[in-house]
Amino acid sequence: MIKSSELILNPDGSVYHLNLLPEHIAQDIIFVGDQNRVEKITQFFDSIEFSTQKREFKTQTGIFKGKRITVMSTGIGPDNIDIVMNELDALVNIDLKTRTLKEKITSLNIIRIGTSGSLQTDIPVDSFVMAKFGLGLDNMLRSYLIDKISIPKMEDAFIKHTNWDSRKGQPYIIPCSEKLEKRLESDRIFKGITATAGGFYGPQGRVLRLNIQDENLNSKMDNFNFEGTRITNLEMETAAIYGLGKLLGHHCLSLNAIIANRASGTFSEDPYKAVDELIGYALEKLAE
Ligand code: R1P
Repeated sequence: MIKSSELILNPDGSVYHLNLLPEHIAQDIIFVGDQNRVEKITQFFDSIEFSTQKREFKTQTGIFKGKRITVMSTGIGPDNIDIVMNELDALVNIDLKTRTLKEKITSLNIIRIGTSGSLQTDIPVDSFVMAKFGLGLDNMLRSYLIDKISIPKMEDAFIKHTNWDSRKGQPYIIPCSEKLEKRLESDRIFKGITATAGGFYGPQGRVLRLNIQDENLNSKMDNFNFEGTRITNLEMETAAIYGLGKLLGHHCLSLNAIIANRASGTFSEDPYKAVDELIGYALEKLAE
C-alpha cells in the first residue's frame, strides 16, 4: 500500500496537483506548456465533458471528430513533467482507493504540442519539428533508474563532442514512441533530436547579465551529428516526458512549432499562427 505522504490525494480522491479522478482523462492526451493553449485546442472539439485547473495544470477532456482526447497544460520545465507524468500514471495504473498497483498496465498516448527555438539555420521559424529523440540536459530524470531506456552510445558521443562539464550532471537521450511517430509524421515535419534544458536563460545559452559556464554550447549542439541525426531544437519538456513515459509504459511523442531561430537570431513575426497550424495538424492526424 502506498502511503498517503507518497501518493497525495485531495479530499475528493483526486490526485494532488492535477486535481483529476481516473474518469476525467482519455487514453489520448495532448500536453501543452501554456495553460492558455488548452482552449486553443479544445475550441475545435465537438463537445467538452470536463474542465479543471489547479495552479498551471489546466485540463479539459472532450470529443474531437468522434475521438475522446484530454488536453492538459504542464507549465514550464522538467520538474513539472515529473509531477504531471507521475500523477497521470497514478490515475490509470494505481487503484487510488486501495493505494495499490493495478495488475495490468494501461498505456496512455501522450503528444506534446510545444513551442521551441531551432538550433539549425535551415530549420526556419514557423516550421514544425518532431523529436525522434529527447536529449535531457536537466538532470530530473537521473533520480530514476534509466540505464535500460537511455542510449549510452549517443550520450557519450554528445558528452565528448561538447566537452560537457560533469559538474552539470550527465545528459541523457531517450527515443520517442515509434507507434506515435508513424501516426503523426509527414513530409512537412523536420525530425531530429530535441534538447531539453532545465532553464530558459543560462541553461539555454542566453546571456543577459550573467556569464555562463559554456558560451559555445549552442554552437557545439548545432554541429553534433550522431549517425546522421542532429539536434534540431531546444526547449524544456520533451526528454523528461520521453524518459518518464518509457519508464512507466506510456507512448510519447513531442511536436514543436519553431518560434525562434537561435542560430540566425530571428523570432517569428506571428508565433501564434505557427502554433495554431501545428494544433490543426496534430488534431487531424490524431483523428485519422
Ligand atoms: C519557455 O518559454 C516555455 O516555452 C516552451 C518551453 O519548452 C518552455 O515550456 O514550450 P511551451 O510553449 O510548450 O511552454
